[in-house]
Amino acid sequence: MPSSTITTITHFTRTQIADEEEKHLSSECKDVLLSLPKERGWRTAFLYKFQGYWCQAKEIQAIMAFQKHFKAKDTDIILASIPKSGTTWMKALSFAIINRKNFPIISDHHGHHHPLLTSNPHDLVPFLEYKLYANNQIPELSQIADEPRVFATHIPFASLNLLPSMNNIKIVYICRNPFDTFISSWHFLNKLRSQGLPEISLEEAFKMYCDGVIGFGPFWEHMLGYWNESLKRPNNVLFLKYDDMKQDIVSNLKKLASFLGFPFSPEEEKQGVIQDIAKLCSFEEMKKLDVNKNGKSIKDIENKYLFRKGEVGDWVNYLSPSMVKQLSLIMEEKLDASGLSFKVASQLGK
Ligand code: PAP
Repeated sequence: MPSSTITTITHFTRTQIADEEEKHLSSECKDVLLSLPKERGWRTAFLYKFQGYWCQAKEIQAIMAFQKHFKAKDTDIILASIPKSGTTWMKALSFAIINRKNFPIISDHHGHHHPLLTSNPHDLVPFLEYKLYANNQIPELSQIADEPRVFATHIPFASLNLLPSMNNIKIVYICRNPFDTFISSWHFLNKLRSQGLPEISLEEAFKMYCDGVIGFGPFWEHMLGYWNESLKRPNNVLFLKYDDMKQDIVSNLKKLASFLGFPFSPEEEKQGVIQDIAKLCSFEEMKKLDVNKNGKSIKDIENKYLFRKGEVGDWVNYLSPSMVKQLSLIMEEKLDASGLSFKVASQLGK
């Protein structure tokens, strides 16, 4: 399509794209969609407000299937996050920690290599809504003999934890400062936009983010759902921050391993196993692997788009002073009373 046409694509065209995406939904899901408020989203035409958060039609269908069919086991582990907060990293770290007896971090002398060298973390720890329950599937999870079963999700806490059986599982929530999460989401969604659609401007995306209109958002409600639960039930919900992990990976990995039930022994600590896991799962190491440069592991998304910069503070290169002020005020208003804060506040001179 010539570039002059790209800029003239209308709201109507976006609606058609959404219609195409929504054609394959179950009639039960279509009925639910009719009753929901909807807003124009960043990539496709609509995000729907389902159970209090914004998400796409296909995600709603998968979440409904999950809520209807998932049977938790007490040993289950769920890695939760709002998109672009470090999910891929958390999947890699948790997989490496939990499976380190079967898969030692350093290749053994028989030439076996760690699965993380040849598989993207999203293939090793499946998403409930993008993989297991996607596309009208009802997976036979009871057939998974290995424990713990490890899953991942972007579903907000209140919609995940509907059944009493979920109360015993362990949930790790990875949270990232909203400034970087926004910038990461904006880059990502512009990479994924359907062919022919114009780029979403930073200003347009920022307005929607501040209005809470982002996948699984508002972001503050997503964070607070897990944050409050981690305060109430610290043995079942661990709340970690991407920014802290970047700053001090060793103490955060110790915390994570103990919480997951796979603490590091003094010998392992002496042998440097923690540092080896940190290196294996580091942004730099993962980004250069063939599987992460070429493969596709979630939906139709190229893995290379999951590894952009992996830094804390990249937002300073994008946000204007007035945007920084606006987002800071939202964070203050929505999060301050809860005690949840981010170091970015000190960057802003608070
Ligand atoms: P998802 O929601 O699509 O699964 P998610 O993995 O949560 O994405 O977040 C992607 C961010 O994590 C990207 O941040 P950026 O855009 O600011 O660069 C990505 O680069 C970063 N990331 C991916 N892998 C790692 C890693 N191993 N260590 C640190 N950051 C990482």
